Amino acid sequence: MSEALKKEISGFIKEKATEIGFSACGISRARLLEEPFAKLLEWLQAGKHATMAYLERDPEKRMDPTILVEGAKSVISFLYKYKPSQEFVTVNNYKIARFALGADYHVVLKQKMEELVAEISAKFGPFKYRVFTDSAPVAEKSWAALSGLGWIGKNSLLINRTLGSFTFICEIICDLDLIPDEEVYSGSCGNCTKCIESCPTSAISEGGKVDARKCISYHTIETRDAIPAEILLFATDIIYGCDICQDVCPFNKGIEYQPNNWLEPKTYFAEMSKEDWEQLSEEKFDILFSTSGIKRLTYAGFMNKIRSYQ
Ligand code: B12
Ligand code: SF4
Ligand code: SF4
Repeated sequence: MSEALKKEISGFIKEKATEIGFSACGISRARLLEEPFAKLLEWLQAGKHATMAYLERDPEKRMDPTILVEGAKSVISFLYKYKPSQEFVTVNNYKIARFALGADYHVVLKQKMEELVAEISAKFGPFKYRVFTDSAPVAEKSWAALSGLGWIGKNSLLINRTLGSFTFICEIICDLDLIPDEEVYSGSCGNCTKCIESCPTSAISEGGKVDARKCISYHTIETRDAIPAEILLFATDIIYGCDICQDVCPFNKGIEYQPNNWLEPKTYFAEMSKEDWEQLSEEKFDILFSTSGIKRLTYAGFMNKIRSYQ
């Protein structure tokens, strides 16, 4: 493929990504990520993944996109801002992290990437690809960082200077030979340590690693059990996910969030009282969460989180 054609396809992808609604798009060369691979193994060996056994399986797959898509040449990473434009008051009520208030991002973002693939193939012909978002072993933050989309902050999340960190990451791994954006991203957390100091359960280490065993997000999303007593002491009514280490981050201040149908909180979140949540029936759970990622927790799992506080 000529350099001119590579440039044309790469430019087309970025233009269409913006039209489809992605907040940012960057490209990197598909290859084994050696340094992040070593860091992942260290994290796993220390047991910081708690019971998330899927992270132990085939760690090399997570770090080498050519295992996931044969002949892969490029990883196209996308960011999608997800903080709702309108926040609702949660004083004296149970708390659910922002990313879970709208429709399930796994479903919506995959559709959007498929839409983009259809546009690319219509103009340049078919190619081999797979779309991912949190769904398979892909080191999403590392790929986004390598595509020039941000740096990995001390809270371990990808921070983009203009978009902050309330962004989903998703990617297309494909055999198109594109122009990579690889560059050293200039941002960094500097001397700030606000997230480390604010994490109620001290789950973040100085080196910016999160120990899932101590993380409220892990105990409310990844398990269906009651929240353990030692976590409950600090979780203050949190029943699904945790936003604390992002709320305190200076890079999340002053960012504009446009109304976005699929991300805006469903009205029932504002209408439900604490008592309503405690008395939620399975039938109502199925109706309320029919399009939400929360349904994966199952009714029993969700109620276990609420009952932990009673
Ligand atoms: C497992 C997981 C969790 C676990 C463990 C969290 C963790 N920090 O690892 C739990 C359940 C706790 C969790 C919680 C949350 N998660 Co989560 N999670 C994941 C998942 C599936 C894998 C992450 C992973 O690989 N961890 C392993 C450890 C070792 O990775 P790590 O600490 O980041 O270290 C690597 C990098 O930092 C890298 N690295 C460090 N510096 C540099 C520099 C460069 C240049 C490079 C290349 C690499 C690099 O090297 C390390 C080894 O790979 C990803 C999706 C995916 N497939 O990637 C989503 C993901 C990270 N989660 C996400 C979100 C939104 C959350 C929550 C905010 C949800 C919530 N509100 O409750 C919280 C935040 C908690 C936190 N502070 O991390 C988003 C983050 C988006 C973003 N902008 O960063 C992701 C990417 C999902 C998505 N597709 O959008 N999560
Ligand atoms: S998500 Fe909550 S518990 Fe987990 S590291 Fe961040 S502040 Fe700590
Ligand atoms: S709160 Fe400070 S240290 Fe933590 S991620 Fe944000 S800038 Fe980095």
